[in-house]
Amino acid sequence: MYRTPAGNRLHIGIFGKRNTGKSSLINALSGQDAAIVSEIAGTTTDPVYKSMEILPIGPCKLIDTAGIDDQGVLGKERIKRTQVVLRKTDLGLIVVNPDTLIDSFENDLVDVLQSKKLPFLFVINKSDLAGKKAEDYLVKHKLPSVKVSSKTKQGVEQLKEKIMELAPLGWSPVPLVADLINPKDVVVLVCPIDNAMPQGRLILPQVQVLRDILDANATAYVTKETELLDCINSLKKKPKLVITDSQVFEDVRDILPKDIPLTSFSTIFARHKGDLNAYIQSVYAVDNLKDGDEILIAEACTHHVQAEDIGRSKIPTWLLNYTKKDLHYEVTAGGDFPEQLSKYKLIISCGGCMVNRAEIMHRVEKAKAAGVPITNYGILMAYLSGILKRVIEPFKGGLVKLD
Ligand SMILES: Nc1nc2c(ncn2[C@@H]2O[C@H](COP(=O)(O)OP(=O)(O)O)[C@@H](O)[C@H]2O)c(=O)[nH]1
Ligand code: SF4
Ligand SMILES: [Mg+2]
Repeated sequence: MYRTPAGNRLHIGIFGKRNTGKSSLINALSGQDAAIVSEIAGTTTDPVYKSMEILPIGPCKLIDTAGIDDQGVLGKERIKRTQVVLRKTDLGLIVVNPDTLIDSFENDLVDVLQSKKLPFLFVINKSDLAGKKAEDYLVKHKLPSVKVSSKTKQGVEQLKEKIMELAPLGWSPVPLVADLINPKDVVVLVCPIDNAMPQGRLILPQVQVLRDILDANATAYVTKETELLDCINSLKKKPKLVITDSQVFEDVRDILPKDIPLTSFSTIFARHKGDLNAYIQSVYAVDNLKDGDEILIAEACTHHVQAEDIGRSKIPTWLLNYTKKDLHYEVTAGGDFPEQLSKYKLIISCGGCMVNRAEIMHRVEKAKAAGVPITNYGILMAYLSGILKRVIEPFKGGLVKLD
């Protein structure tokens, strides 16, 4: 089966007081007994992440936030733990019961979800039981809700529909290339085969872009840079777009007629996973760097560090060659992104292949709030090698407007 990378799943945070039926709701949504349901309050104490296919929504990750309920931890600590979960959340469900007295617990959640501009929905679970307290409160305060019984499964389909309505706001709202091409268009992918390529297959970003082209009812041709000219000459139709690996950008640019739009995989993913506008505007900060300036390299996962690691080795070398300045680097990995950003002159985010868009956008928002420029690996590489203008040109007609 084709495995959807964790980063492309819709992350649904499920919040609510103890025993309201968070775990039961996860089971009802997935149609499996995946979560632990307990007669005793509070079986699970840490957020539990469960990846599953919820039809017809698609691949999801459900976050069972047991342990940050009303009795698990109090006040500030609860808000802090909630914030950590919210970094990974695309959409929040707040579970209550028909007779729940909605109080500051739920209202604090609404405040924090709203402040993060995350879509949310109250789920009045156990609708097979009597009570109207929760419903009256939610109607009075104009808060969106849906009634569900995880026990009888009544309302589960309506809940899924609501989730789909809400999801696009925060869930990879940016396609890979589908918005840049039309049905019947021809797109050429240039995939060099070097020692860094895995044996016997293409890499995931290439496969994902291929799939996106097929979903858009266009046609994809895949070639190496050495066969690119033959490929182009054999086509009866001018390609709508050529997408290349950045490593062979210069060869491809020299081979390709000027009137054929050209971009790179890393630019496509910079937009899909982050804020392309912010990355482009910020990248010019490299021209103002001075000796002793601090730079933050923000990696989103704790991957295995290789000798030629892009963040730890290649980027510092390229920046030294370009700026000729003595720059100081700090590298963070995984969930720990510094609270204080003001000392950095530039933040360089990784491509974020292992995390969802919400997590990368959380960093972008924090950097913007601190007034620190933030760019990413792909856009920095494109700028330093003088190809930025050409690779961003095809995106000007896309769903996300470039300033
Ligand atoms: N009657 C009824 N009971 C439910 C429903 N959903 C959950 N429960 C029960 O409520 C209790 C707590 O459920 P659980 O999912 O463990 O709640 P959590 O601690 O919030 O995750 C269990 O006894 C469930 O069987 C429902 O829709 N109707
Ligand atoms: S690009 Fe970011 S998320 Fe992907 S492997 Fe590297 S550090 Fe991890
Ligand atoms: Mg539970």
